[in-house]
Amino acid sequence: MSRSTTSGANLHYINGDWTSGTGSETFESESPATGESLATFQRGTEADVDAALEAADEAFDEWRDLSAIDRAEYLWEIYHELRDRHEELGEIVSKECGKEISEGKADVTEAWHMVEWAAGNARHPHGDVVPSEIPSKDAYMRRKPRGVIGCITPWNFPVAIPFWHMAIALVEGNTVVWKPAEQTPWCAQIIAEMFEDAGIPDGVFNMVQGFGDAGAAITDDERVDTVLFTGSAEVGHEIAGKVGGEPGKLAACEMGGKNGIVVTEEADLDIAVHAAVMSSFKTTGQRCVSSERLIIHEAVYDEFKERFVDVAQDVAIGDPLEEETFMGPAIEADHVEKIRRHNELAREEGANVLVDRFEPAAEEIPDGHTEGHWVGPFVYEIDYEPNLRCLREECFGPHVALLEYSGDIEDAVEIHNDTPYGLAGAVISEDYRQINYFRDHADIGLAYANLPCIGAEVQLPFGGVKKSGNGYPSAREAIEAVTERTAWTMNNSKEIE
Ligand code: TXE
Repeated sequence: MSRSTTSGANLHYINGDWTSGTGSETFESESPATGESLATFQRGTEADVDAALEAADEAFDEWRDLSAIDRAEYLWEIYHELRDRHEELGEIVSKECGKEISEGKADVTEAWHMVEWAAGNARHPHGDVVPSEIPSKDAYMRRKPRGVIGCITPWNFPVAIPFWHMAIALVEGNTVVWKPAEQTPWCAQIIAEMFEDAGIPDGVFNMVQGFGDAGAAITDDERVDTVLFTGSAEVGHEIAGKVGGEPGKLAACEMGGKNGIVVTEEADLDIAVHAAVMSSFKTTGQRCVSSERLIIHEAVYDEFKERFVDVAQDVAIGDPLEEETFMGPAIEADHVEKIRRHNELAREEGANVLVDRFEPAAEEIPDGHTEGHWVGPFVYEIDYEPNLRCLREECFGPHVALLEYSGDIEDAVEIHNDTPYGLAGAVISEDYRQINYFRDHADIGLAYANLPCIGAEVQLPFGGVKKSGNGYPSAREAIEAVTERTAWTMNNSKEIE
């Protein structure tokens, strides 16, 4: 079966077939580093989503009746494909999303970790045996699949996040309709190829390329039992309201943050500087867990500032395919504008700018890459006040504020918690009391100590509180969003109670 049209546009994967669907429009995957077109894709329509949902709905009964161990066999095939195609897919991530190459490959590694966890889960204890008030009764909690799961994913982890959503959904016996991000359709194409090559039964996995309208066609459809979404707060809140408000439906959404790192007077500053640099600038600040606020005790403020600023002046911007590059480009031109607006907002609100590499110097831009979406670190200090927008709104770029605090860890955590978001944060300290206070009082879903606030292992839940999320559309806790619980009670005696 051909995976592209004769004119070269890549197709959707619906009900076990590659199809151009009903739409006549196509769109391009563009390299953020060069601006050139990498490949062309069919743009999905409502009718294409409808066909994918119908296929998923029909495939559900047979798929759910397989044992979880048999379902996991398909995932193990994909696990091996991810490993076999690691280099190739890692490079595609790097080309299409602009991450430097080691991060591109790490995105693929994280995907196979997720698949390994989900497929391995098929052989783990599942549900709970619960004591009954009556000795002759057995009582237990069983899980069963919810049905059709709609997965809507962003561009910043174009391989790992789709597997966070889909791997556990499939092993648990659900079928899937996936709408990948419009910025990274090439990665999605390869993932769909892997499902086909693994021989997944028709209709169990479906992928419709396209934009937000295709995503909305998934969330609006009554056949969808759960929506798993990772992306912007605006869209996530809309989906959570719309889908979560309907009886019998679930939406688990993860939506970024305004993350902070607290550096106390007891911090090891080598660790602190490393953690802040990695968290603020890796992936060009375009991680949901990237930190945009560094909250530093006055006793170590000057030394930390000097060391952090030195590194921020120095980090290598460059071609994402080159090993020595630290930061690649931003994803697209609109995003560069968004970062510019945030930098300007900080100035308007009184920032003292310490590093401004927003427009990298001409010699920093690799040869032949002038059309790329280049940005660099923007570092500022500002007196903390509760209502500053630059400290509350997510930029999603290499934009970071230094805030000086005095007093104890309680004061730092109060500043740390003063944002509408609650995804991730870190404390850097050698004092276990300060660390434990942060763990227990920081309003976040992912807390780190003496580590960069940068990612998470798949066997942990991943998600936030407040404006950052309403559930855990990934990793361990996604099981809650893709299964129903049945309280099962069975009478083992002839007596009727
Ligand atoms: O997200 P969108 P974008 C944040 C970050 C970034 C901003 C915008 O601040 O600057 O979001 O990024 C689909 N119904 N994060 O524009 O629009 C869309 O097609 C259903 C944080 O990429 O939310 C894509 O597949 N679906 C984040 C997915 O939603 C819709 C990672 C995400 O797109 C839709 C990325 C609709 N109405 C960005 N509109 C993180 N948590 O890591 C769009 N989509």
